[in-house]
Amino acid sequence: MKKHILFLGPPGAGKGTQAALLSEANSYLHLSTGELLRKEIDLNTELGKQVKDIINKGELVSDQLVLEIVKKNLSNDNKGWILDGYPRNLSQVNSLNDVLIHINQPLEIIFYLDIPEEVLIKRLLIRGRKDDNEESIKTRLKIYKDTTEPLIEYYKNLSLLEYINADGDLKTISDDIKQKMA
Ligand code: B4P
Repeated sequence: MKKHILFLGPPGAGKGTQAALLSEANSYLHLSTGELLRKEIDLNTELGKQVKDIINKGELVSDQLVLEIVKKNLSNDNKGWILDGYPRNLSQVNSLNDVLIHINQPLEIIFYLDIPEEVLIKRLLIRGRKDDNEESIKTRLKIYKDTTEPLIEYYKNLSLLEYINADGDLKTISDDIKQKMA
């Protein structure tokens, strides 16, 4: 069973949803950088104040800042972990590689959730989070295409990538993921 997992895919593909299901089923740590940042905003911390506008506009917060969050939360005394929303660019990939070498826990599998753009735009507009408005979604999709999508090729070359059709019902998708975990 794989223990060190990463979910990759555009905003709205279901990364957070599937990562939560998988972490619950296996008692793994679910590390969502987006979720942790939103918590800081809700608590109105210094960090929250710093990132609020950036997130609401759909832009990425600084690499250094998310790296601190990841380092703080990714310890080596857990049963396993699932990264959701990190890394999002090649610089974050390099920082993550350093962290994982340090804790001696290399990535074992990457699930790439693939989905047509029109489906995910609909999903996000229905969800209606503060950053789920048309302007922000446009920015998030552009940033995804420009900076995150190249990671698919990177991880494919390391033979770590598993393709998941994310345009379906939750159960079909999570069954597919479970099967590929073995
Ligand atoms: P995230 O929280 O990662 O948000 P996201 O990319 O939009 O994905 P999300 O998790 O919300 O969507 P999901 O696919 O699960 O990031 C938010 C912001 O934080 C970023 O824009 C950025 O500013 C900042 N940030 C985070 N990480 C960063 C990093 N590494 N570097 C810099 N900045 C960073 O689900 C979407 C919706 O679809 C849900 O409502 C769900 O219920 C629904 N859904 C899921 N599966 C479904 C299915 N099968 N059928 C129907 N609906 C489904």
